[in-house]
Amino acid sequence: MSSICVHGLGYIGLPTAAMLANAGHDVYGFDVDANVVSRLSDGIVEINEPGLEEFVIQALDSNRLEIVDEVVVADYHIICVPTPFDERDKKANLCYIESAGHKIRTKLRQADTVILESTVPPGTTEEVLLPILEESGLNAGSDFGLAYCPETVIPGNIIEELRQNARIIGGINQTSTKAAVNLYDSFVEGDIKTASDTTSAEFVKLIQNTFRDTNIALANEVAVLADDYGVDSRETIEMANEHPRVDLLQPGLGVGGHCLPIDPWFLAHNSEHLDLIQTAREVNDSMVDYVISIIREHLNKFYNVKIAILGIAYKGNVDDVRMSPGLRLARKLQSIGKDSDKHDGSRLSVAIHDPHVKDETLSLVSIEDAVRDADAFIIATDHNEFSDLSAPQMKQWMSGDLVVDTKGMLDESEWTTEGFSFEQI
Ligand code: SAJ
Repeated sequence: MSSICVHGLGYIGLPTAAMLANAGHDVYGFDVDANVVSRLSDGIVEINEPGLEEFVIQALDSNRLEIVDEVVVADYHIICVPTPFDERDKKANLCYIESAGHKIRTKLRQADTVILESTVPPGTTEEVLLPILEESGLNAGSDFGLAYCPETVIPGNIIEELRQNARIIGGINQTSTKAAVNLYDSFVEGDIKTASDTTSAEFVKLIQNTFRDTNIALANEVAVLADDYGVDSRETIEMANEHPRVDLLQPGLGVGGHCLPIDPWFLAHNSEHLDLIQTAREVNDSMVDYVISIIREHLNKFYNVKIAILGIAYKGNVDDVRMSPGLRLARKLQSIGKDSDKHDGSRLSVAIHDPHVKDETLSLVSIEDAVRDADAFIIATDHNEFSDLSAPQMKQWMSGDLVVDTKGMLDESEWTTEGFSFEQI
C-alpha cells in the first residue's frame, strides 16, 4: 500500500481520494479552499452525488483518509484540479495545474510519481507540468515518475464508474507508466490500457467527449430536420438505432456541464483544424435559439406573457447548473423580456423551477408558482420528477396551453387530449 496526496477535492478528487483510502492506501486529501478543508474534516460533504457522503465518511472513519491544508510528501501525487475555460479566446486556463505543480515540487522525492487527471489540452503534462516539477532539481523519468490518467466518470454514477470504467494511462517513460498502472490496478476493475505517451492519453480523453458532443449535435440536427418533415425525431432515432452500427444519442436543448461544451475546444489549443467539431459545438449551442423560435411561433407575441422553465440543471437528476442550456434559455428570455419592457411597457416574465438545484441567486420557485398563469412551460432538463407531470393539473394552473418538451419526457397524446399545444424536440 502507498501514501498518496490528492490535490483538489472536487467532483473527481474527493471520490478518488475516498476510493484509494477505502482500497487500503494512506491518503491525504488537499484543497486550496480552507472552507472545503474544514467542512470535509468535519465529515461534511457538499457535493451532491449518490453514495458519496457515506463513501467519504467510511474513508475518514477508517483513518486512511486525512484532509490536509498543506501538501504533504507522498509516494504518489494525483492532481484533480479544475481547468477553467476562457470563453473569449477559447483557451484552457492552466493556472491551477501550474499552482499544483509548484506545491508538489517542494515536496517531491526520488521515486515519487506525479499523476495528472484533470482534462487538459494535449501536451500539457510534458510542456507545462514537467518543467515546473523539474524546478525541484529532480529529473522527470529518471528521478520521479510522471503520467497522465484522465478521469472518465459521469456525474450521477461516479463511484461505480471509478471502479468499473477502463482507464487510459500514458507516462513519460515506462517506469512512470508502470508506477501509475500499479496504483490504479489497486481499485480499478475495468481494463487499464497504456498509451504511448502522455499527450496521446490527453488526446484520448478529449476525443471521447468530442465524440459524445458531436453525436448529440447530429441528433439535434436530426431533430430540426425531423420537424421540417413532420416526423418524430425520437421515434426515428430509436428505429435508426436498431441498425447494429448506428448509435445516435438524444436531441435536446443543447449540451451543458463542465465537460462536453468545453473539452472539444481544448483540441484547438495548438491546432487550427477544428471543422466538424466546431460546427457540432455551434449546432448544440444553437438549440436554445431554436426553442425560442418555437415558442415565438406559437405565442405569436412576446409581451404580457409568462413562460415557465422546468429544470435548469445541466442534465437530469443532478444539481449542477454549470453551462446549463436551461439556464441560458432563461437568461435569453429574460433579456428579451427586458427589451420588450423598454419599448412598449409590456412584460415577458420567466419563472424557473428545479427540484434539484439549490441556489438562492436564481430565484427558483415551486412548480405551482412557476406554471400558475403561465402561457407556456418548457421542460429543459430530464429530471425524473417531470415524467409524472399531470396534464389536467397543469391545465388548471396555467392560463395558456403551450408545452415544449425538449427531453422527450411526456406522452404527446395525453397532453393534446387535454387541449395542450404540444411541441417536442
Ligand atoms: N445530452 C444530450 N443528449 C444525450 C446525452 C446527453 O443532449 O443523449 C446532454 C445532457 O443533457 C447534458 C450534456 O449532454 O447537458 C452532457 O451530459 P452527459 O451525461 O453526456 O455527460 P457529462 O458532461 O455529465 O459527463 C461527460 C462524460 N463523457 C462521456 O460520456 C464521453 C463522462 O464520462 C466524463 O467523465 C465527463 O464528461 C468528464 O468529466 O469529462
